[in-house]
Amino acid sequence: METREPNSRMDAEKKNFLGMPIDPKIVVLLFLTLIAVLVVAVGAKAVAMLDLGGGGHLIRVPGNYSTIQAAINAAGSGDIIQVQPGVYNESLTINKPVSLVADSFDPIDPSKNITVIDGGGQAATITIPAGLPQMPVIQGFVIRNSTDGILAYSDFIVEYNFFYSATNLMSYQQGSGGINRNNVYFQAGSNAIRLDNMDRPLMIENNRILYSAADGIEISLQKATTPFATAMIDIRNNMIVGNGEDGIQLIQHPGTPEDSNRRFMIAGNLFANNRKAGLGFMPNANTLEDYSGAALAEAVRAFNNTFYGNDYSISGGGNLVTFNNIIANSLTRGVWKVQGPAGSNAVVAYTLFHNNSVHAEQSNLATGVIMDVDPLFVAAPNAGPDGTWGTVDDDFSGLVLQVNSPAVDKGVPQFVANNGEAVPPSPIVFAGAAPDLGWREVGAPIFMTPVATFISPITPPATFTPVLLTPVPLTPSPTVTATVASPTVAAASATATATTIVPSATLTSAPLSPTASLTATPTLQLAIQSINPIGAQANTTVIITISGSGFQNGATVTFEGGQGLQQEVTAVQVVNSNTIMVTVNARNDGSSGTQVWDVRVTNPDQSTAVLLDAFTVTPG
Ligand SMILES: [Ca+2]
Ligand SMILES: [Ca+2]
Ligand SMILES: [Ca+2]
Repeated sequence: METREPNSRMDAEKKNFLGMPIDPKIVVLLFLTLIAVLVVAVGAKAVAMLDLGGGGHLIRVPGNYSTIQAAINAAGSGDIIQVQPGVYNESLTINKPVSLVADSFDPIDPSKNITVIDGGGQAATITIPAGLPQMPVIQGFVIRNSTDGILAYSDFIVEYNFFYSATNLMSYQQGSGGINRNNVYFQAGSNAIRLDNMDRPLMIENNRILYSAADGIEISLQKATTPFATAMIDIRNNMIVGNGEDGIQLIQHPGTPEDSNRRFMIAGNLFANNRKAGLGFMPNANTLEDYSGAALAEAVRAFNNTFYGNDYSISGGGNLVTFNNIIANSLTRGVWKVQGPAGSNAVVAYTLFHNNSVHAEQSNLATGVIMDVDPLFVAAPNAGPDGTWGTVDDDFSGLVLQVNSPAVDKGVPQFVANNGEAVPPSPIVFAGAAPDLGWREVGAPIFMTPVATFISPITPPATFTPVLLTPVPLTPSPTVTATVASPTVAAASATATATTIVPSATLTSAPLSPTASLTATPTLQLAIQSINPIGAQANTTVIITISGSGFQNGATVTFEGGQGLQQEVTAVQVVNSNTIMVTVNARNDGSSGTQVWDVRVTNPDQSTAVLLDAFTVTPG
């Protein structure tokens, strides 16, 4: 990208300020001097960045900086970098918690986004290095042309992007996690989303994951670096379609402990037309599906999913609890080796089987299984408006239930596993008499409205004063229509940014659709089970993961019961009802020695829970 000329215009009228004629040579000299001043100023920050208050800035590319990386380099924590439409040939490193937002994007169909970051075949289009204290945000781009579209070693939020042309479109490495939602992943050279040695909570929701050469989501469960705190991975409300291997593949690695301390909730997803397994379990670090049907020890809870047209729907799972699912049109087998050792949790319950070559083999079938009944989908998949299969507009949205479907109200809000565990921890919220089987309650929208689950980004209100660039903030609507803001008018840039900075209070009042509330946790059962890490040295910044249940968007976290300097909470991120990430500047002036603090979570409805003596701060 070339540096844009400043917007100033020279008035070359040959009169001085008294209106008298002047020497043309002086005019030229003045002109050159002014140009020189402007050039110097552009080299710094000629066009003033918009002050967002509280120290945050809005930085425009190319208005303030000609490249995105230059803007990142100049930004401070909490700044918003707003990028105009165009193709940016850059390989970025986002090494600070900034919001990188496209000036305009299509929240309903990100494949229509018009702001492109092209990695030029480098190792990664975007790299997020280890150790970031808060989560950067990446919103509204096309991200392409690299080995890894995004290669991450820290937590971050990625939403409303279109990914294509990379070996792995998204690669989470140890140290990374966060939120991945409302993206479209298309035609990965290998896997769309790769989870490699994860040790952080991650939510993957509302994505369309299409036509990868290998897996939609490939998850390697390395043992050597088993996370100290249980890593919760939630995969929900995604369309996982047409991948060359598995929809989701979990891969055991040799070694001990057998259970790598990662937990998976796979709910509300559509697995369709994957060439091998919808959900496949592999042994011995084998990443190529061969229907080993491995009995993995990690707890995987898979409910309210629809499997349609996969070779196998489910292959393996030694600690796999499945219920409220529909398993249809499997080419070879519906479920295979969902059994585990004697007495294991592995089970298939409350599931409708239809039109599979073989419904179930070597699997623990339990109550609520319905065989050979047509679920009455609304419509078969079709090739979409372009009439061609294998493209991003292929339409699988008809794989939802007609009102008279025999799968309506045949599920359960909670299922108790062999070990006594209630799945999910808080009952499923449903419409009608009971939850339906499959990925959507009858009549529910395919996806939530784009902003219905919005979680306010990286920085707390104290340092991130919202500036509403539009007169009226976006409000969630159950019938959002696709809109792309004008790419040229500066004022239109408010569309993207307003999405970022709408106060969360506006959103938490939004009515939840049945879909949105599928796994939502109401006020019940607020509890803190654990935090990680359990201590820090004073004058360090630490991100604490709070695990528990019943956490609501907008929850606050406080530290109580210690003496001396208060702990400074700089950001609270409610990842989901079971996970909160809180960023804390640890404080202890040493006057009272090591201090032990209670950690309290308070929901917006004033329900509250405390974990006593949870966090220790040693003097710096
Ligand atoms: Ca694989
Ligand atoms: Ca098509
Ligand atoms: Ca129902």
